[in-house]
Amino acid sequence: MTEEVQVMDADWLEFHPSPKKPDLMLPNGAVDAHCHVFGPSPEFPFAPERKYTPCNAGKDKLYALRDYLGFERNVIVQATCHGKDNRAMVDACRSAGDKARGIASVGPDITMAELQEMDEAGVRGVRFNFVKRLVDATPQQVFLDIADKIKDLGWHIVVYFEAQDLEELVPFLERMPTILVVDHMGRPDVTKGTDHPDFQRFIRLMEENENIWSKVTCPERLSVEGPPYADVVPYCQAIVERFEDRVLWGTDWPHPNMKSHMPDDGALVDYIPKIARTPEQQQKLLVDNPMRLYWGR
Ligand code: 0GY
Repeated sequence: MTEEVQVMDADWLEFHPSPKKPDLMLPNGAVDAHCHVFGPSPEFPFAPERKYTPCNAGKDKLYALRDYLGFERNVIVQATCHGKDNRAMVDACRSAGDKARGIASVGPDITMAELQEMDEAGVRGVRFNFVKRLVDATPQQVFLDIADKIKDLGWHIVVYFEAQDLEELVPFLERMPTILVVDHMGRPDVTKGTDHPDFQRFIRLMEENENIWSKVTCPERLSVEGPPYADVVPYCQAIVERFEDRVLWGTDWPHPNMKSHMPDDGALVDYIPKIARTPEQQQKLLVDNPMRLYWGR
């Protein structure tokens, strides 16, 4: 049987070939808590139901970047181009020793034995995705049933949605029985200002639910101005300053679906002191919080 050649989309932007060395000296044990692996295909083929076909970006490249930037560990989030086939992510976790954890994407038919096998490889949670351009809609009851299955393993839930969908999602999010980590601050529209009701709704959600955490990630995705992403700084600062014990940071390498430009991962690291302005906040954001959540057993 011949393997299908999965050619990346014509408008796909590949990750930065030569990021700068960060000026920021990361604290010992820093965790890149949001990144992905893509393939490499054909060893780990992309899923038939995918909405995009990326370049290959496998574990070797991810771990080379980890070492180059000065991180110690990674949290690898299952990317939608792999659907519910978690093999590339699980393989990457296994080959990192204790230096990587994973977040899986699973369906309602997942068995406890399969979850346990992933747990042994380092998986510590599942991702529920509500972003319409990335996935077909999943009924909320399916997510609730999955949440019920994974909670006894001590796993948590990562959720990806866009700001305009938050109001409708609040009752669902408040039913989650585990820690709930929101990707990219719930994708605020940064042209609206931090006082806008949409962003204030997100702040209120975190204030009222102590199990809800946020990744202060992806300025390159949220920015309208482009590098150095000054328009996103107030949003990240607002979250870090209020919730310093419930924030995570990651590169988002290899930056799926970036169309305007490809960020320099070293420059992204140098963005951290703008959003976590004290060494204490940086220590929590980069080390203490992810270590507690992902390596805490
Ligand atoms: C991200 C953001 C995106 C994509 C994915 O799994 C994915 O395909 O997460 C996006 O396109 O906004 O977190 O990398």
